[in-house]
Amino acid sequence: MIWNRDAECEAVEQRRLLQGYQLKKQVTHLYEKVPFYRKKMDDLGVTPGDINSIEDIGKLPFTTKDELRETYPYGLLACPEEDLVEIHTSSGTTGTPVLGGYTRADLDMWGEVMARCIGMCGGTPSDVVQNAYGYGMFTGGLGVHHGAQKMGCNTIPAASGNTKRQLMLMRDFKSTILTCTPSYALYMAEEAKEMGIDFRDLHLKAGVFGAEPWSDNMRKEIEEKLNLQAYDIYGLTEIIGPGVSNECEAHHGLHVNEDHFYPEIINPETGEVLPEGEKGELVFTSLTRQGTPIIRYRTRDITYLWHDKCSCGRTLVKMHRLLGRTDDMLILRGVNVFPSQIENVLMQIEETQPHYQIVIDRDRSQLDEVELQVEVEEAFFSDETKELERIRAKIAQAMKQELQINVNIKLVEPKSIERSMGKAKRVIDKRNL
Ligand code: DLL
Repeated sequence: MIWNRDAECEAVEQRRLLQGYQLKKQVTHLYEKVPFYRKKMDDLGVTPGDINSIEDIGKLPFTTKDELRETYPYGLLACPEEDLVEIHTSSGTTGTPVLGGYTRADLDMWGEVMARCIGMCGGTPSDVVQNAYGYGMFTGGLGVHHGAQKMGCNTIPAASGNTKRQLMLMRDFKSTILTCTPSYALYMAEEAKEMGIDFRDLHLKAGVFGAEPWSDNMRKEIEEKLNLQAYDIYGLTEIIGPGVSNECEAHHGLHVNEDHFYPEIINPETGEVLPEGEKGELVFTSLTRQGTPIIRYRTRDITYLWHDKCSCGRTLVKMHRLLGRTDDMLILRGVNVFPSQIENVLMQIEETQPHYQIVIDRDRSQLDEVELQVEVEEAFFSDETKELERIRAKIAQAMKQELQINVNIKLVEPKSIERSMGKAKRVIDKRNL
């Protein structure tokens, strides 16, 4: 279902005019109300008068995660504190959180973009959405909740965890759409098997999976195990939470809700804006947000953008599923590799389970070294070292062939890698960088 045809299918040129108008309005407001932005613009010698169309966005300064942390909690607030009706934070791995503040209008906008995403996954008001993202400060739970309710779906706030109950809810309330991280979806499949529940007897038609990296091959695995169509949803606390972009039924890129979040791709080293189709760091500007809008936020996420005539009829620009992050790229003997590429190769090996961890360390000569710990399918896990050696060599060879890297493979017992109900920790970095 196309939730908002006017916005999602609008002529591209028309949308650009609107984006230009919103940008000017936003920048003028931030220049007047937020000293942080005024100073940054003054330092660059830019005033709101210089912003007259969306093409002028390149004149504006970038904002980084460090700056968001330095201004925590309310340094970037662009509305009176009493206008806030909800806040979320994302803690990341390094301590000081980043704040997302929402006014009433922001919550409406969040619900709107999330409802669009559910529509892109084939959702309609008659669906039953089982929301197994974490509720709380994390944006996943409440963000999806606002959208599902906006659409008029029966919304089950299952939250993450309590997997047995999760499966019972799914059965009893005939849930048709499951929303959770892809790693949690896999965990549910495993539990279901143990409980003797077959997904073919349930009613799920779609899964809205995101918040962590996953690969196309992981998608196939999930679709088979959960008997549904899996859709990729992307978002981040700094911009709104879930709802920034989503795959449609074409499963060919994620449509960005660009009338609210304007995307650019830059060269992460030079900051230069790259043309459509080129890979680089994704940057977002909040065009309509009131609480904590951000100008040219450097996400560190890597992807590329393109326009095409999508079979779904939407004209919203597309982003490729994330290719990695500027801060998780590994350089192994001179070859750049992202953990998701390792996952993609691994998912093609039938003897292994989709549960793995990548451990990075430095060897004696200070070169990066990667160990891939992966669970072996129960049926293949035998005491016969010869058989395990064959599987190990097969994975190592596939890595070498497809990624040109040597990876040490460690096969581990089924169920020995910790399961995740939220964002899985796939990479363990033991280097002291
Ligand atoms: O993860 C928001 C969200 C909730 C998105 C539910 C989708 C579903 P943060 O906790 O702030 O927000 O983390 C944002 O997670 O910059 C990406 O690096 C990563 N990420 C989010 N979605 C995807 C995805 C939420 N579909 C950070 N694929 C982002 C890969 C993703 N990585």
